[in-house]
Amino acid sequence: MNPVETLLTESDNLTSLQSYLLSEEDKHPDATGRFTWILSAISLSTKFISDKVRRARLQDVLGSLGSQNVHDESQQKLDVIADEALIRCLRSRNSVAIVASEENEEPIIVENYNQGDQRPYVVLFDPLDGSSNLDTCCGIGTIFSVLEHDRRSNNPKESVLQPGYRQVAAGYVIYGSSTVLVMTTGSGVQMFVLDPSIGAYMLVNENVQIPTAHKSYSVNEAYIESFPKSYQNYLHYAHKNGYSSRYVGSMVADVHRILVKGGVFLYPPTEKAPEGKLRLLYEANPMAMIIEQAGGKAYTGTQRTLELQPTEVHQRVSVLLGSSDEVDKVLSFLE
Ligand code: P6P
Repeated sequence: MNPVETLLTESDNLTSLQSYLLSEEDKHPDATGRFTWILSAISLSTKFISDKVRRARLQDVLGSLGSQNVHDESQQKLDVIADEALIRCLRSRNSVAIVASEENEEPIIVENYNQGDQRPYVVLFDPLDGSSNLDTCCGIGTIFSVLEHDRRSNNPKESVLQPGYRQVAAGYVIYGSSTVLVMTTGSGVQMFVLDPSIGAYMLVNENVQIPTAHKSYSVNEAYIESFPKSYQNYLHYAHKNGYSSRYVGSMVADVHRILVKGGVFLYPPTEKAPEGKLRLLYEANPMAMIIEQAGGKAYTGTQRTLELQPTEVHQRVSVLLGSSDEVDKVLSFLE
């Protein structure tokens, strides 16, 4: 009998996030499926968020709530909607002990400590990073980080204060011209695109590699006068050596461009933010894991980001990440 001629073409991609996660789970005989459940909760909630973002002008979800978040920043309606969607989806999983979010001052304890509940994971996220750009249709995103729950402390909230190298998964979803989920579980970086016609994230790259070099930097040069002199010297070098400059002002959009095309992203210390502006636990660390797993480098300036021991949930840090050669070039000015 002749083999059935397939009518499917190569471009008919049939590997979804769900089938990818299940196939990865099969590779670990001792896997319980609880880790997979967390990533599927992130998948479900970010699909919901993507739908809200894409219909923002058609539904009354644009604009600010008139309230401030824990950082005294104006809270956008969609910030709160995204935060609640992620918390609701993650709380429904029996593997999440603690949730920490940019929108909540204190970490949320999900585990029932009185019943001796042994939930193994902590999930941290920025539910809608760059949301101030919503009105202008720039790329914004959700950034997430997953840790194993550390029970050594009597205070469960201290479990979120683990250095970035202890992350078991990290990633982001960018709500841009398409909705793209980029993640790592420590074995390379995978990229998925949301296919709205079937409502599934479809695998488009199983091993994302950041270009080792690309003469492009991403920084808010409006603050150049308040950067440390060493950063100013690097920028003067870049101006004279054929570098291009690209800056959206939305970390997920800027880092995603760097991951795909190469280059270097910087948020140096400034007079206004002497420690840096971006948050260590749910912005710098997850992005650092992604960039390193894709072959790049990520520093707080002088220290590898993933080695920094956190002291506070909403701790800020300066960020330098991207192509290894470009990060090395910046470091050569900082030393
Ligand atoms: P600036 C967005 O508000 C954000 O937190 C990041 O997404 C972005 O990289 C940064 O702030 C932009 O900050 O000071 O350049 O507007």
